[in-house]
Amino acid sequence: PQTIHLADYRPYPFRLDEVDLTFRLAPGATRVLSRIRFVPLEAGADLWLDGEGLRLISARIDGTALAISPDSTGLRIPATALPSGPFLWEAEVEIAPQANTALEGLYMSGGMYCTQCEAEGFRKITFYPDRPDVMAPFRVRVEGDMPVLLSNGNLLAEGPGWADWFDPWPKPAYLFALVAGDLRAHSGRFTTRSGRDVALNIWVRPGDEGRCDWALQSLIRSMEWDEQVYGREYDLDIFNIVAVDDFNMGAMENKGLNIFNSKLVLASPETATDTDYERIEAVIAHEYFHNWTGNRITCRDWFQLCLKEGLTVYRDQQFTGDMRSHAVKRIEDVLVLRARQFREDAGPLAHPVRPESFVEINNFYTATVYEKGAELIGMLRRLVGNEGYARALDLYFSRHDGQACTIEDWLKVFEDATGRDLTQFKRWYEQAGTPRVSVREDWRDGRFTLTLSQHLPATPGQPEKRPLHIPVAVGLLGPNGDEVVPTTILELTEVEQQFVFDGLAARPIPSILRDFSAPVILDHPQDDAARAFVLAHDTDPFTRWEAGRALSKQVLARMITEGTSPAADWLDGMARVLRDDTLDPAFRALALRLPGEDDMAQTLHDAGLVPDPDRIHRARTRMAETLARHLSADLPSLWASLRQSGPFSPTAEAAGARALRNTVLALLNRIDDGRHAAAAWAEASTMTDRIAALGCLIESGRGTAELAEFASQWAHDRLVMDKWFAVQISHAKPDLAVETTARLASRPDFDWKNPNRFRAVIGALAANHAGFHQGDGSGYRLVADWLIRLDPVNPQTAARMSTAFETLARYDADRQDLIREELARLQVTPGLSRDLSEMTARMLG
Ligand code: DPP
Ligand code: ZN
Repeated sequence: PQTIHLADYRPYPFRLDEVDLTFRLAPGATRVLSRIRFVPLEAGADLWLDGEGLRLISARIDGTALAISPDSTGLRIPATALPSGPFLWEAEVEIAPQANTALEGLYMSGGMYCTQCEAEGFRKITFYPDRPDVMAPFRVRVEGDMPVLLSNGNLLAEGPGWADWFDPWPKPAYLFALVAGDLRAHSGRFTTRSGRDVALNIWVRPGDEGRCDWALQSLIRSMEWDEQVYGREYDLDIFNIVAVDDFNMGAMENKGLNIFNSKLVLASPETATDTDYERIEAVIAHEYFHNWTGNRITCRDWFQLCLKEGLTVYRDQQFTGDMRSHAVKRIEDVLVLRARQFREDAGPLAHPVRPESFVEINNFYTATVYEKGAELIGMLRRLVGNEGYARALDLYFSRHDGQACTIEDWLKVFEDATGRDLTQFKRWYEQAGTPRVSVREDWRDGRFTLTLSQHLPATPGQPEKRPLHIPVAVGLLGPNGDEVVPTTILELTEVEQQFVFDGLAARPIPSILRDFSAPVILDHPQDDAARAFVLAHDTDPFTRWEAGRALSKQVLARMITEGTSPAADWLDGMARVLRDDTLDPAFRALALRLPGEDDMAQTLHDAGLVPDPDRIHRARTRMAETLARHLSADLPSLWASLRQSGPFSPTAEAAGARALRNTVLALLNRIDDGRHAAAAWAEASTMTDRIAALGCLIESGRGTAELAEFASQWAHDRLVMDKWFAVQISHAKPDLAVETTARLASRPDFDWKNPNRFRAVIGALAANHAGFHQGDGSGYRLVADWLIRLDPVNPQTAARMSTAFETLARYDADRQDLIREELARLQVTPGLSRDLSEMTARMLG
């Protein structure tokens, strides 16, 4: 397979004036007719059109039939065979959406037609320059025997069996979409600031209409927010969202016609958890925000993916913070960043936020591009300030509207709007790896000195690194807990630098990396007492939580390596958090959550130790039991006092109270043999409470009757049954996880071709740290067996799931050998996809 390099970028030598498509839909043989006007921009250029798996029926240029035979990637017409000026390309192809199991291009899901074109799916629909820098208005006629026929833009006209759509905004092919099916709309309206009346529709299968209101309300809030905060208005007369059951990703921002994985649309208290509600709100916002950051301004090439994704993730994070709690959202985002992106950065799949080469672009929709990409936006904002950020964004929108841009364009607007030199900052986009920032404190003669140093480890293909421009937000606390120096941004640009604070009456306690001001690993030797002090007194909620977290990890690490008991300081600190009802319940729930096992494995590896998954599991279990016993006098009454009455509310407050209550339940469950969990199950009226109780029952070796009851109640509901599958594997004891997974995977309702179901089962095993890493290699084998089975059907999801193996270097030699064996077995599988073979090659190094 061919490697594509950023350095090889060349502009497309033609402009497309308008694209006119007609679809004659049929499951086994859909005809796609295209009429496209090409205008040459360079003399002597061949015409190259991408195309994969298309049966070419006919092709004409300016009305003259061509005799051409495409190869497996597209077709080329030499310059000598082209007219010298503009010309009209007409083609007819046949495709088979019913046979498309890869869920890329035009495919069928539950009897409806739908599309997924990002990144390179449009070439599976017709011959076309399928690259994001080729933008054109699209006119689309959809013909088919379906009641609802949708495409991008505004509806021009429709009749029985046909509809005409026109999208006036030039767009790249990856934003094309088409949907046809027996769908019902849950509808609303929105009037933009300048008076445009927009029809809003959430399209779902009949019967699901009652679960769309949360998505619709989230959309309306997103539209308002983007006007208020970024001054961005919607630009068409209609905005459609369609929920689809079979979908590789979360959702897709097609212009005017977003297509969503149904689990990110449908919500009711009985079927969706609070986490689902929050994710739906965030993803609806994310896709809507792409209308400006992604669609109106798109990417020049796929190496620039972070240009739209990093910025749009940053925007959806801000939005959720505004809708809910900034403190809680920041902590949740850092947890995800560390669990996914730091993990990726530490292994063989590490790559820069803007990669320089790829084999299969679908393999680069990663935590690094998305989550670290968003962190880079946050750092830029800290460096230029809120006003500088607002000026830069205004300039970005006015300068680049309608263009396909690069990271260079993006950084230039910040330089032009604020006068800052971002040459060194740009290295964040180019260098992979998580920097370690070390802190030394010095106190002498009323002068406090912080010495900060940075180190960026080598990553695949990048042995040498240059220092980064790192904003480190610091505050100083006095001995009585008062803040003596408010938050200041220290700019670390050298390998090592000193920052001096004068005029202090006493030695301060520093609070470093407030709000997690940079995506780094902080190496700040502090004793338990100093951490407990920051946990008790800091003004910044993130560093407060982080102090408790660091303390927990320190304690757990000692328990794992030395077999000690949990420290008394830590138990008291946790008790204080539990009892402090001035704190937001959602914050308390997060603060009481113990570090995860995968996180601990990485932490031990970073400290030069070899993590033992069983030992980590046992120590963490012991830690939770000891904590539960220490708090046993408080837990039952707190659990009872957090019981909610009255109608369900999806607000952050209500969800936070449920989160705390279920955290308390999980602690009680460590010491009460499932008694409270059984009560919780009996009284549960929401999916949040039901699934929490079920997890606890399974952990205490019960739950058989409840699982059966759940299955008979929800057998008809795919999304709810995904939870039923996953909960049994996530909560299985390490030595039972593989067996449980194998048993569930042999059920007839394990519809493994559905990505949600595959993730709910095989993904849940990969996420059960001690279960997946059983020393006999049975977890590795089961996952690899399923990847081999899924790959020919759906390479994209198979490749994504293969990241289960990316942490191989952490473990002992036996486990590493076992993992390598499985990766090698994958690699020699006949017909392995480009997607999965790139992943295995990178992981085998
Ligand atoms: N562009 C989509 C999203 O991130 C993913 N394909 O919203
Ligand atoms: Zn996105």
